[in-house]
Order: sequence, then structure tokens, then C-alpha cells
Amino acid sequence: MNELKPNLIGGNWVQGEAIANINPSDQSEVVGYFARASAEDAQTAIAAAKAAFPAWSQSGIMQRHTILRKTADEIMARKDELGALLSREEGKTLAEGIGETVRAAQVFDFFAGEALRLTGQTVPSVRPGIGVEMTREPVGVVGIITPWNFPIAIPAWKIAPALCYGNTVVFKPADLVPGSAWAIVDILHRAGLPDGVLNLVMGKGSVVGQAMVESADMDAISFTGSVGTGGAIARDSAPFMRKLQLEMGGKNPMVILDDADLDVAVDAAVNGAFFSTGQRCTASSRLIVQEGIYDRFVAAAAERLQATQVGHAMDPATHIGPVVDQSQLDQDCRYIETGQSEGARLVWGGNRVQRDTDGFFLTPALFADCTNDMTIAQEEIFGPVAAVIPAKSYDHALDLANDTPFGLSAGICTTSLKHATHFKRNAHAGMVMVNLPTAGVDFHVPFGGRKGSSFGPREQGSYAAEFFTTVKTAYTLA
Ligand code: UN1
Repeated sequence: MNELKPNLIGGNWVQGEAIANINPSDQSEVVGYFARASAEDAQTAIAAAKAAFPAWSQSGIMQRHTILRKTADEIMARKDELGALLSREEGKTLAEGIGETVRAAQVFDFFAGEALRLTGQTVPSVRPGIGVEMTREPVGVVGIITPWNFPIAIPAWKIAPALCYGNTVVFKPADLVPGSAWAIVDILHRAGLPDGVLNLVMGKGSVVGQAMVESADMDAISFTGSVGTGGAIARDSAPFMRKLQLEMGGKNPMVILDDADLDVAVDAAVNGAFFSTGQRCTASSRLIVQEGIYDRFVAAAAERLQATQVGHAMDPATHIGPVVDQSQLDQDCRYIETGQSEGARLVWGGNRVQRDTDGFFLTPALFADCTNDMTIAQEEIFGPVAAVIPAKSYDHALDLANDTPFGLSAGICTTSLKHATHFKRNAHAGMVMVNLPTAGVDFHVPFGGRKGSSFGPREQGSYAAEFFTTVKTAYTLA
């Protein structure tokens, strides 16, 4: 049953060296074996995508609609099975895994609809007797490089628009989570995609990703992952002047004002900081709390965390699953030590815990009395660790919120319309949440950030067309 799942290159299933996909809730469980692509495989995939582009870019919108629609329907019909696969390979809880799978189906459904809504504009020229048309055309061969923390939703929200607008794709999922990636490629392939339109090359960023970045035939790259890798992709892409869409880190502030509803604030903070094991670039990792509510908030958040269960992702009693792997766990633990040595007060958690199975279990770490210049308040940890930072006033809180190299998402908990409105206008972030966690976004509206968090046009919703198409202006003498 655990046969080696191959790569898809030019419509052929291609074998390679085996990657074992290990369950982070239970290291004794191999979720599956997947073929590791070589740099040559990546080059073959790029050539196949290039060869498939002329026909696919001219394909009818009904064909694209039908394939995307069938894919949405199959993902939805298999949500429990695919959600379980996702939770087994990534470690988020089964409810989170199924929720993410449903989100992927909704994304394909949305872009199935978008395929039927492609529009352009016709305007008169400033010169009499001439007409001007503005249309959108596909960009070409698009490289899609995705992270391990959303194994199905992020591939869906990059692949669906790429195909909807007529591009061909070379897709490299994160090495840690090939299972969900393989499943959606298999579904799209069976839904009737012509050979070479979507190619899957699983494997290491340093080999497969690098081969993609170094190819002159790669017209655009959409990447979600670390700041370091995003920067390297930008530098290595410069000679090719290709289009880039880079979604990188976050150090998202959640401001809690004295007038906040305490229950709403604790819900938003605990969900935003710790659900999905804090492994979200949108995680609420800086909790900036005004002095009048500070002690009550810290006590209530600690009490809530005491009631959260850390455990096996498939156990229905679990609220927070394991950390994704040993190196991420080591990194989380190093940050927890750094927090303590820099003088932050560890109020709750931050301990490795044993369960019945051998997984990477870490209790959520809540640090209080932090200053914004501490390492744990400046660097993205990408784990279940949050820093509570006291603020004297709304203005002080806003300054602290914006004092970060990142700018993905920012939240505020308040019952004041004045402060909520001011924060929406003045937070230096791509997304702002009022009385909601900084994480957990809709699939039909733009996603992305500012400053060090993002580069290039927004993802998702109809804004995805900005990246996945290029505009043509045509003049005709009537
Ligand atoms: C969400 O918060 O719902 O990697 C999505 C990430 C983001 C996705 C977050 N690109 O965490």
C-alpha cells in the first residue's frame, strides 16, 4: 500500500529516489514514500511546461472551468480522507486539516468561476477613429514553490489561478509534506489537464527549487516560505527580470486595549498565536496589551492555555498538534531559552511533553513583560511562542505594532470605533483584523503584506489576476 508516489513530468509519472514522509505526531508512522526529483527532472518539467503553453494559453475557458470545477468537487467529496492525510503529514489537528482541505476545494471552485468571468476593457482612443482594447494574457511558465505549513491550501491558491488564467506550471511542494501535494496533482491530472500543463517535482529546495530559479524558461515564480529563501529567489531572478510573488514571514501584532471585551481578546490571541501550533506566517506572535487590562489578560490567557490539550493530531481531544519536525522543535526551544535569558517572564508552557506516541510535542509558550526589542519580539519563530508586550496607551501600542521589519497582518481588540478605525488606517500591514485573530483568512479576497513580509502582487480572489496575467493594450484603426 505504501508504493512510491512518483513525480508528474510532461504527463508521465516519473520515479526517483524515495523520500519517507514521517508523521510528526508519531515518528514510527511513515505516511508514504514519494519520489525525489533531480535537477534534470526539474529541467525536463520546465521544458514540458514550455511546450504545453501555446495550446493551453489558447484553450477555451470552458475547458479550464470544467477541470477546476471537477477538482473542487473531488477535493470536497474526499475532504475527510485528504484532511486526515494532511494532519498525518503536517501535524495540525484533524479539524484544522479538514478545514484546510475544504478551503482548497473552495479556492478551486472560486477560480472555476473566475475562468468564466475573464474580462477586458474597450475605450476610445484620444485620436478619433481609433479603438483601444485592454486584455489580460497568461504570463507563461510559472514556478510554484510552497511551504509545509499549509500543505493543500497554499498549493491550491497558487495553482488554481495559474491554470485559470492559462499559464502552465512547475510545482515544487515542501519536502516535508509531499502527500497533499501529490493528491491534488493526481486529481487535476485525472480531471483532464493536458500533458505538461501541470508538472510536479517533489524534492529539496536547494536542488529542485534552485534548478527552477536558474532556468531562463521560467517566466514567473510564486513562492511562500522563509525570508531568507524569498530574498535568494529575488536575487537569483534579477538577471531574468521575471515576475515574482513572494510571501514570506510575519511578526504580527495583536493590540489589546483597556476597553476590549476580555473573552473576545483571549479567544483572538490564543487562536491567533497558538492554533496550527503557531506555524502560520499570520500568527499573532506579538500581543501588545494596554496597562489597564494587562494583568487580567495575562491571567486569563494563561488559564485558557492550561485547558488546551497538546497531543496527537488525530486525537479528537487535541487542540494543538505537534511541531512539524525536529529542527523546527529545536529552533522553537532555542527561542524559548533566548526569551528567558533576555529577561522575558515565561508565564505558561514552553515544555517538551511526552505522549503515547513519539511526536514533537511542545506546550504553548506565553511570555509576559517583554519589550519589543527582545529577540522573541523581533524574529519570526514559526512555533507556539507568543510575546506579551505592555503598552501605555493606544498611540504607544500602535507605535509598537508598527515597529517591526514585517507587515503581513495586524489585529486590534477594542470596543472603540475610533481606535478600530484609526488602527485600520494606520497599521503598516497588508491585512488588518478587528476583534479577530491575525490568522485565518477568507479565500476570495486579497492576501498579502508589506515591508519584509511580501513582494509582488497580492494572492487570492480576483486580485490573483495581477500576478498570473500580463496586460496587453491593442490599438485598432476602425
Ligand atoms: C491563514 O492565516 O489563514 O503561510 C493563512 C502562512 C500564510 C497563510 C495563512 N501564507 O501561514
